[in-house]
Amino acid sequence: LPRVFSGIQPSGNLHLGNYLGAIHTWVQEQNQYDNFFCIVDLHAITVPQDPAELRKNVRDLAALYLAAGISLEHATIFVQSHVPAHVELGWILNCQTPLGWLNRMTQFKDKSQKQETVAAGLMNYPTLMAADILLYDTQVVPVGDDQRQHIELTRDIAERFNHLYGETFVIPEALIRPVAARVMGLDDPTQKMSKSNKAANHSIPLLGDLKATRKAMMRAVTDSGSEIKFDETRPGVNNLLGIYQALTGKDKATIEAEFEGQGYGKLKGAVADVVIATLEPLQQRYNQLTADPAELDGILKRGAERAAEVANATLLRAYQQLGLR
Ligand code: AQP
Repeated sequence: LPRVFSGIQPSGNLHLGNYLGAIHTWVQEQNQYDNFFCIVDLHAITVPQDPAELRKNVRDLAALYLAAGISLEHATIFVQSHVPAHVELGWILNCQTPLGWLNRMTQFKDKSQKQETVAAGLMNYPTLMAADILLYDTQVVPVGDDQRQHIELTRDIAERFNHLYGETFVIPEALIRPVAARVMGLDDPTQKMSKSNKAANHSIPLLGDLKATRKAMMRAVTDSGSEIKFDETRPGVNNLLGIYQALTGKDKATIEAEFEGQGYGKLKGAVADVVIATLEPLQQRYNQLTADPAELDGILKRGAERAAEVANATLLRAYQQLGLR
């Protein structure tokens, strides 16, 4: 089976964007691949984290992966820092990546503006991400649209290394779904829904109170038009329709017909219904799973063992190509 790798930072406050851009796609496609789903804690520490909270967030994210429907039959779930090969290959790739390539990364530009002190690790974030992906001979990387540039960079780094030192890495491809790959903020549909944006009514938290979720949906910013059509020039309505399409699996024509002649209130109510129908069972399963931390720790331990087997083989190959080991 082709190999999939993807990950999410255990930085708390996961939202509907993380779900639709990443987790939902992982679950839907999981039986077609041999999957590695990582909790990228070493990426999370590129910005300040509270240690006790980070420790909790790591385990909680494992529970969330499982609650969302990731099956251990198809996937290895593990924590990045439990497999030291990530750091080792990350360093190697740091030494192989022209600084100019990192300077072009738009995520660094965005994220560094929000920090009082910008850590060197924030700039090197994409080389660690390249290591994550390349260690598993990954063919497919399912991510949200905001990660497109990092996957391109990963391909460039791998191609450059293969060219300089001989065939070492598999060149991966991004898998970015055509709908809801960039879920926008409910308060401002021109901004990506984001964990770090704490404005009221911005985000739909996956683990939030569902009454508050419905309220936030009903207050979502739209525009002065009235037609309910997929149209990128009307980002508010387009965002709501995208969420609806991703969660119902209906096609665009069917959805437009369903809402023909209806008002925005009707659309928002319908989107709130499908969002809540998704989150309610997810939250129930999550609460059951977090009640048994020993079980989660066992899953993560076994996951790290399997991941290390694959990762260490690739790491050794890279070391040897460079004349080390
Ligand atoms: N708004 C989004 N729409 C679709 N996909 C999204 N992803 C993030 N935001 C959206 C996808 O979620 C996965 C995990 O991302 P991450 O853990 O790296 O988180 P992030 O990108 O740092 O998340 P945020 O919310 O964007 O955080 P901040 O506030 O730090 O900028 C990835 O596949 C990503 O594409």
